Amino acid sequence: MKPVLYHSVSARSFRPLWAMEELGMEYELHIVPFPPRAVHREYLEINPLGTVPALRVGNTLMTESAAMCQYLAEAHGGGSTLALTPDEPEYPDYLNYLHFGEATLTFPQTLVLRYRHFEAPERRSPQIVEDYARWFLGRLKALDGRLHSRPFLCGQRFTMADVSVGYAMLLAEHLDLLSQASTQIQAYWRSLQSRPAFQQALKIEHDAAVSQGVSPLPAPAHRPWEQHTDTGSAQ
Ligand SMILES: N[C@@H](CCC(=O)N[C@@H](CS)C(=O)NCC(=O)O)C(=O)O
Repeated sequence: MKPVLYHSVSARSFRPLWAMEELGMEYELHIVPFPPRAVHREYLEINPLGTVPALRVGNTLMTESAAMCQYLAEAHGGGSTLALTPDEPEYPDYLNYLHFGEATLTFPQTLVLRYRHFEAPERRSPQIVEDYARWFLGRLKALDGRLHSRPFLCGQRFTMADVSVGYAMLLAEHLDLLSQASTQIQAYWRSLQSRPAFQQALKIEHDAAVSQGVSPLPAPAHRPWEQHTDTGSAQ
């Protein structure tokens, strides 16, 4: 049975979308207007958390993007090299960077996004934006040493850890945070973007959004706070 992915344009659900393109696998894609809990309430029947991504696999619903990447590589990888295995020396690094991409690099950016764009104008906070932009840039430095002597984060090859961290780069670019990153990190990000599966995932995202009647622009560009200030803010 094909996995079913619920995705919003430029949201963390880009991770499993990109991952499935890297794996060349079949899946069903539903584009959900953002934030679904405010502008597409029927989505709560699929995922009561109201968050994207949601990935239906058989009778199970996954709601964590990094876990989805790990699951997809292991269960649908068919011998692909996108996951490290426990017998490889850098397996602990692999798991660490897989989760680092979400827990350490994406979390502070969601506060920048929220308090710069998604909150109603009177609740926006330049102080929070500045603090968490600095937090993100500080944590990003951890990658400098890592990428000094290698093109990818682990195992001398592209893996799901790069998908996880790569999404954090994509979000940082939308938030204009990457211009302050080192040249090494910027070169790493350019190499991730040049991957055919990354480009294909962007195209599929755009085409599916248009054909499903959803704006293909990232949420801040179509100003969602004007539609749902009564329902709390997304991140
Ligand atoms: N840790 C989760 C976070 C999921 C999440 O919060 N997604 C955001 C979009 S990137 C969302 O759906 N926000 C909508 C809301 O908070 O209502 C993951 O990695 O998938």
